[in-house]
Amino acid sequence: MTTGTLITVAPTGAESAKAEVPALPVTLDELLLTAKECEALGAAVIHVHIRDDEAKPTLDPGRLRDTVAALRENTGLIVQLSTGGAVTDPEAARLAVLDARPDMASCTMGTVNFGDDVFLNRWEFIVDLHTRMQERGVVPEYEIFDLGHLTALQRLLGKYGLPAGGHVHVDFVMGVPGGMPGTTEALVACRQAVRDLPEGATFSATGIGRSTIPVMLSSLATGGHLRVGMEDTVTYAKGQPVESNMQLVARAVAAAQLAQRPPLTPTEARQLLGM
Ligand code: KMH
Ligand code: ZN
Repeated sequence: MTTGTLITVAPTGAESAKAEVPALPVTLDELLLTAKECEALGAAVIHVHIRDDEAKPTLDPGRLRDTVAALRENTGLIVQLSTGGAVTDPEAARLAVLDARPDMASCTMGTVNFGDDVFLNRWEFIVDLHTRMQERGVVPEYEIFDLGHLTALQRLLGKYGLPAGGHVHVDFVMGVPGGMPGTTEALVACRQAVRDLPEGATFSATGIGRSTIPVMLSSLATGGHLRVGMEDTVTYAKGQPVESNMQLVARAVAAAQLAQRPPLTPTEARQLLGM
């Protein structure tokens, strides 16, 4: 059955510097304003990375708790915290993100070269994240940077069982230098592999940088959902910097409507995700 489109906004990330990208939301006030405006446009989920007072990425537990509370108070969005953090974050701090009790959290399904860095995700760490999310009732979004990460997910679910709520949702993060390319062919290969996951599994996709549009259109055409935001792209079109996260969400909404799969409300998204 074709459903509407789940739109996730990933407004900040851990990679871009505020000094180079002034439109990046880095304070709590900036994040809340972005969240409210993106929700009004059609986003249902917010994927959250936070920054410290110097606008540097942080996993500070108090700040994470305050951020979750403020997003819940000011929006109806599904709050998804990143457990990926920045490539330099230690595993213990990444696991402790779950103590902020978000609705959802990311769970990256394997190690990947990440530009000049390595985004390390050891098997034991993945198992720890998955089982702690089960215990706390946090719904995972499994982040897939390469085709083999879907095989790892099959193994994880086979050995350790379904996530909280019983629904499996994955996000293809495409076009990272070191991961799979942001092409229709790669997306179709991943989409085929989703069929080997438990029945009803859903996927979204995001393309980094110049792969943003091909990935968005390919995902919509193959029944997938969308993630957009300044975590993944800071260029709207060739030579044109992104003005705001809202500009990216508005484009995703227009594409979803063109595909006759209009955006899901947060309530509809909760149903889809088994929350
Ligand atoms: N910042 C990247 C190292 C996630 O949020 O779970 C990892 C990342 C994935 O963004
Ligand atoms: Zn992220």
